[in-house]
Amino acid sequence: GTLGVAVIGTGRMGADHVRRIDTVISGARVAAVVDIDAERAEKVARGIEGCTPHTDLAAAMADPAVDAVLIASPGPAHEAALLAAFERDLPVLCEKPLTPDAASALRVLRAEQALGHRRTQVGFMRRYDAGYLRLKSLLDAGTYGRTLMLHNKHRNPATPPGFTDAMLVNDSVVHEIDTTRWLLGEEITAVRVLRPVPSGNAPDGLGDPSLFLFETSAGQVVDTELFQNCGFGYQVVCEAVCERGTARTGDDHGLVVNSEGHWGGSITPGFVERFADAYDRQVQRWVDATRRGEVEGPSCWDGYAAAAVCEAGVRAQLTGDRVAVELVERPALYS
Ligand code: ISE
Repeated sequence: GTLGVAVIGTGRMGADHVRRIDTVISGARVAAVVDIDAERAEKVARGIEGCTPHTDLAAAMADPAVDAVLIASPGPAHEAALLAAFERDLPVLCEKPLTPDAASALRVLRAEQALGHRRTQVGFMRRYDAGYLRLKSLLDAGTYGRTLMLHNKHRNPATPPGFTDAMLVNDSVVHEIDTTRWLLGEEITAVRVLRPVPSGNAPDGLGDPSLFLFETSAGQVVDTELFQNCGFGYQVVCEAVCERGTARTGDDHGLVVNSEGHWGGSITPGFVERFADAYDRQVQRWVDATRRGEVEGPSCWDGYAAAAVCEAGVRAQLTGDRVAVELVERPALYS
């Protein structure tokens, strides 16, 4: 039957997922929404038939109309929501990051492991983006030889209020951490961060832009320019450097106009628009797999590994040192 989903958190991403499940995704409906802000939950629920607003997570999960959970609350609230879902053995799609540090991510992984089966898909949606998927098949095919380096650019027009240096890592660079691990099929073993003079457009105290360097278990090197207050739009670019060629995804391919001595096109305003297809595909794949009783996509292992790299990244940000990443042994459940 139709999958009844409880969406936890009705902020920017949560509200967008509610709209998506309601109008784009087949085989699922929004059965409940949860937000600590009762008014916000009610407002979101109002437009959707059979959707109950809640302020309490456990009450929503106990609702017999709820078959699965989509977690879109802020990162620090994920652990409690995941553990509550595991207690009821409910399937979960958890927005990134799984959790903001390695210890809590490992607690989540161990709790899922204790269930004896995977329940979680982590919302690393770039794995569902058409451009990244093409790049991944190209690199996997080895047409241009081995991949030696990745150059990433990750630019947002502006940070939301309250954004911290640690969030630059946990909420933003976490995407490059995951795409690096996924595209190269290797773990990240060390992180360094270079911090140029902050932009005058960055909020006071935020070290923006910054440059991240990753080393992988196969000896590849990956750089990421993170610029979260670039002002002009949203850009995510990944260029792979292989032995006999390079491949790049993420240049905007909208309309290019020539006029009055200028040529150019438009830039996507934000990640909701840039990754709309990827979000749609991610949620549809989650719903389809869940209805078959299966789990696919980025796992708690991927969420944990990313959290461990983030933690090293936050330390590298503070110290300026090269920080090595330590992972526990990979459990068979995630092999
Ligand atoms: C945001 O939370 C995201 O996940 C976006 O994809 C990312 O580009 C942005 O920097 C984050 O704040």
